[in-house]
Amino acid sequence: MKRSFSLRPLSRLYGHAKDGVRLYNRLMFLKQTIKLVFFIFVLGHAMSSKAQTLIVQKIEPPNWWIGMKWNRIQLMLYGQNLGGISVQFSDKNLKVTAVHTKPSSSYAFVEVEIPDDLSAGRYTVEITQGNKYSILDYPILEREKGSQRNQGFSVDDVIYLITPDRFANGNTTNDQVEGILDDFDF
Ligand SMILES: [Ca+2]
Repeated sequence: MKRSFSLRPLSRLYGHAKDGVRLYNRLMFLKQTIKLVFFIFVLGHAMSSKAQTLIVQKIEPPNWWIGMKWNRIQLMLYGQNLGGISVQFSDKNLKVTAVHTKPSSSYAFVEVEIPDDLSAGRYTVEITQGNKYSILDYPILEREKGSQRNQGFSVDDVIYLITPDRFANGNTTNDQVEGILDDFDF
């Protein structure tokens, strides 16, 4: 049961009703002030702890593959408060060789060495910064059969088509063509 704090009976002790009411009002004001100060303190604390939370929202590339020609990759982490983090994989076969952090603390770049004999699976990345801690999954997948034959996009795949959409009519004598009703005024 919630008891409400009432000071009305104190007016009797004071003998004078006005004094009691004044004291009651003063104490109520004090109570409200304490409540307000407490609320501001809680809000401020919540905001400051939110500002300090280590958050990883995105990791690029989102996965890698085993048996690739390149076994050194750079992962880009995007999130909040990533300044000064240290990164490691719980599986020690995956070696983090360097971590580059930026003053903005929204990005961090992590260099990873993937051994040739690693098996495909979901690996755990541990990110720490002081007493803050975040973990995320990083999948390293099996390569698709025949994927070595795939070729990337090259200049052979590109055709340039440049078409200006305006022409100056340099020669007005050729605007009419016999047998064609249209006027070629360009
Ligand atoms: Ca013309």
